[in-house]
Parts: sequence; C-alpha cells; structure tokens
Amino acid sequence: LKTTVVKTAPIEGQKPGTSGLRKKTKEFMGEHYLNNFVQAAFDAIKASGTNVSEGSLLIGGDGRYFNDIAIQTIIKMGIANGVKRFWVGQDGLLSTPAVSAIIRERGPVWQKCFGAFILTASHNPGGPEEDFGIKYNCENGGPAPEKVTNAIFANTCTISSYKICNDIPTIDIATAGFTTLKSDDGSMEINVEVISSTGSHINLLKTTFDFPAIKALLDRPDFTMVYDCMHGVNGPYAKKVVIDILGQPAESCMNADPKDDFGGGHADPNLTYAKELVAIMGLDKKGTKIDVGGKKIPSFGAAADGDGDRNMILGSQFFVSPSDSLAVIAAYADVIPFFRSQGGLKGVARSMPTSGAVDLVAKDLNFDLFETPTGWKYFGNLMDSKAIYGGTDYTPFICGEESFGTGSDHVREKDGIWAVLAWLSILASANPDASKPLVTVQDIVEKHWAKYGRNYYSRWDFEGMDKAKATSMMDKMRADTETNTGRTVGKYTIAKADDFTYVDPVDGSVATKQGIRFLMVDGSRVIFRLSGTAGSGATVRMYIEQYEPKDINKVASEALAGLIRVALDLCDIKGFLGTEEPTVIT
Ligand code: VG1
Ligand code: CO
Repeated sequence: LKTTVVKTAPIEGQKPGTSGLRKKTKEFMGEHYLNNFVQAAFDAIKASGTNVSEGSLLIGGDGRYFNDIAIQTIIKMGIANGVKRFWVGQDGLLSTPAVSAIIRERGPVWQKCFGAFILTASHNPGGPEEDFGIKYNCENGGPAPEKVTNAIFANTCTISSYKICNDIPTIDIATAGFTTLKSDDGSMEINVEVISSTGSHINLLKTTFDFPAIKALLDRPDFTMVYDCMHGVNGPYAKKVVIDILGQPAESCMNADPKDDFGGGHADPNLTYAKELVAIMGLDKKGTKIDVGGKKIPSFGAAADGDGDRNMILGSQFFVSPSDSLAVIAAYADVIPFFRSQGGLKGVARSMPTSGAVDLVAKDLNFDLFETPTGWKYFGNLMDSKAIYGGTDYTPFICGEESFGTGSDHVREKDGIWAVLAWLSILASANPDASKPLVTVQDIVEKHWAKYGRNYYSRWDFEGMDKAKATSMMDKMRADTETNTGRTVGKYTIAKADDFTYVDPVDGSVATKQGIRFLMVDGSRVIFRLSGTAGSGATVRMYIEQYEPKDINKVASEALAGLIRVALDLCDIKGFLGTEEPTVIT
C-alpha cells in the first residue's frame, strides 16, 4: 500500500457546473484529468473538517464508458488519501437517487458514510466520443453545496501533485462481497465492499409507497404500462420494482439493460429523445397525437435518464409537462403513505424557471413554498433545515424542476422511479374500483387544470452555440434589466426585468446570476439561462410561461406563440447567435 506522489499542474476548466463536472470522455481520460479533480475534491473534503479515515466512501456511476476505470482510480487515490473503507455499487452501477438512499440508510447506522463520488454525466450521451462526468455528494446524501464545489474548483487551480496507491490489484467489482487489502507490515487494513446497487433504494421505496395498491392498479386488465430506461442505469431498478415486485410482464420495461453508450441513444427523457416510447404512446415530438394504426397504446408511459434521477410521465396519447407533474403530485401527496403518515405535506419547492403551477397548489393547500435556482443542490438545505440547522421544519417536502426532475425528502436527489411510483399511486387512488372505467392520466391533469387554471409552458434549447457570443447575449440582457423594466413589447408589458438572485433562507448563502427574468404584468414569464451541464460549447435555455385561468384546452405551442415571438426579440438571439431555431423543445 505504497503511496506515490505524482507531480501535476492545474488543468483549466474543472469547475463543477449545475451538477458536477462534465466533459468529453476523451478529456477525462487524458493524463491527470480525473486525478486532479479527485485530489482537489479530497483536499476540499478534508479541509471542511471531515476525517476520511473514519468513514466510508461510496462510489458508483451510471455505467457509461470509463465508469469502471474511473472507479478503480478513485479507490487507489482514496487509499492514498487515507480512506480505509469503500462501498462500491455492484458492477460499478448506482443511480443518483440510489446513492442518496444508500448514504442515508447505511451511513448513520453503519460505518458512517462521509460522501460519495458519482460517475455520471446524467442525461448527456455517453461513450468514448461523448461525455463523462463526476460529482460529489455529502453525508446528507445530497449534492455538494456551492461552498464545497467552489473549494474543489479553487483546488484544481492550484494543484501541484496528487496521491495515488498504484500497487494494489484491480478490485473485482462484479461480485458482491468484501475485498481486504493489508499493508506489508499488517499495520493498515483497507476494506472494499461491493454492495447491491438496488437494495437500499428499493427498500426505501417500499416504505414510501403502498405497493399492494399500485399492484392492484397494474393488475387491472385495462391497464398497461411501459417504462423506458433508455439503456441507462435505471434498468435494474425498474425491473426489480415493476417486474419482480409488482409482478408485471417483462415488456413493461424497455431498454432496461445498462449500456456504456446508452445504446448509442441520448438518455434524456423528453419528447425529442425518448422517441421510441413517445411513438408507442401515440405521440410525436411535439406531444401531438399520431395514428398508431390500430396498435394498443399503453395507459401509462415513463422514461428515465442515464443516471435515473429524471422522469417523463405520459398517459395514453398525453404528455404531462414536468411542471404540471410536480403540481399534481403535490396536490395528491396525501395518497402516498410517506406524506400521509407524517401528517401531510408541509413544504414544496421549485426551481426558478419551473412554472408556477405548484405555487397555486401551495397557496390552496397551505404549503410553504420556495423558489430556488436551477439544480438540486439548493433543495437540500430546505429539507435539512430542522435536522441539521435547527431551523424551521419544512418536511415532508416535495420539490421539482421543469427539466423532468421530481423528488421528495425521502432522499436528497431527484428520483425518477419515485416520480413514476407517485403517479401510479395517484392513478391507484383515482381508480379504487376495477369494475369502473379507468380514470386516466389525462383525466387527472385536466381535472387539475379545471380547478387551478393552466400554466402553459415551454422550454427552448439552443445547443452547441458559441460560448463567447452566448455570454455577450446574456450580458446585454443583464445590462438592460433596468431599461427593460416598464417597457411594452407586443402585447406584453414588462413589470420587472432582473437577474435572479437566491438568498438561502436557511443559511443565508447567496447565489447570484441565476437567470435573466422578464416578469410580465399579466403574470407571464420569459427566462434565459446558460446551461451549466453542457460538456462543451454553450447551451442557451429559453423558458416561456403563460397562465390561463379558464382557457385550458389549447395546444401549448399555439397558446405560447405570441410570447415566444416576444422572447426571441427580447434576447435578440438572431443578432447574437444567428439563429431562432432551437435544437430541442420541451
Ligand atoms: C440541467 C437542468 C437542471 C438540472 C440539471 C441536472 O441543468 O436544467 O434543472 O438540475 O440539468 O440534471 P442546466 O444547467 O444544464 O440547465 V441531471 O439529471 O443532468 O443531473
Ligand atoms: Co440525471
């Protein structure tokens, strides 16, 4: 167990984004690239007061290309940095929500887990020519907060060497069990435990939901479901739950074998990339109905991303927008035992660009409501407000983002399969009598709109843009916020233009420059951000929202057409980037 100190130099651009560091796989495989980042992380973890020799370090990933090699590297560097106990997901596989569940289940009771490295670039494509990523989660099971990611980044800018223990054999991560490594003189012992990828997470889901009620729904002869795992890490979890536990036919899960390039696809659950599922559900990429030529359309469809934390929910020929999904789940929280048993839902939160549909539910049902910047790391403090900070108790808690992320305080990450089970719970509660016609996903959403009104919503992504030009476009809007406030554009008057700043109500930390907002007098919103997950280049995100209290049955793209025109003019994307054609619309 000899530690080698390897000389290195800072590598530019190792700043973690919205959710970890993501780059081209080839860049990650370059000399010292992963090592520098991992050493920077260990140094930041130690500087924050953690004694890494006392706890366990969890490691796993979404199975993308380079996952296995990266895991071995992190073990070798972990040993050299003083870590004595490792837990590794079997075959190197762990979904992001499973990581959170494992830290929270095993961490407190057994060999305290101080954190986890998750090897994933989430919804970005994988493979040697595509993206790789790494993120660090803390002992509460949630993504490292900004002060930790900033410290990691600062370390990557000054690093001059890293420590690695090169004389250990490659650890077998394919078989569950222990590997013990001893130093020559026997004075030091290292344990690597390969653990079940699915066990902790599925145990938690079983106590969160009423599985027998969900099974009764799924067993109805008029109900079928299909869950597209898009060859990401979600497959083993979906199969265990849907096929093994809930007893559904094998066809209920598709693309459920994890592949290191996600089968060449783009494991991002939206109408554009989950093409195969979307067609099975009788829709096109705009969410409009298509002719399926007499084929039977399943009653319920869902998809997951590469690391299993995102979800898309579909009914038969019906798309549920993520913002609406969040609002509906919050409205029906009481049908889920996890919430009911704790006296009912108390708090809800959404990221700033997510539509205000959930706000209406919060107001109606008296939940505490929070608006946070994009990214899951901001929700954690709210959920831990009492437990860790001795503040107000906002739990039980539901949170979500427009980007197909939904979750609750059962873990500290968004959780794709949780959202699927939440929807199945809602459907089960709406269908107590199997002899009556099925109340569908569409019925539930339309009933919700009829009660609360509808927040028409769309996100336009412009991917692969020139970074400098995209930045100038954002800078221009930022500089113009004052002059834009009060201006009338088309039929909209801008009540306020600003750059979103978040002050964390729990610890007072401030996050600035979180998105340019145009808040219209009639309550409509137009928002612009640059993505913090793009592996290369820049992605401009344009979010458009318009509320209609009564007129709820329009096609979203038509309802929003006027506001979209205004949005394109406000940013002048044509002038800056030479296009008005988005690459993806969600
Ligand atoms: C995107 C989404 C954001 C999400 C993040 C991580 O970030 O917009 O809502 O939390 O991805 O999701 P950005 O900065 O590219 O807009 V995941 O499933 O990729 O970890
Ligand atoms: Co993800």
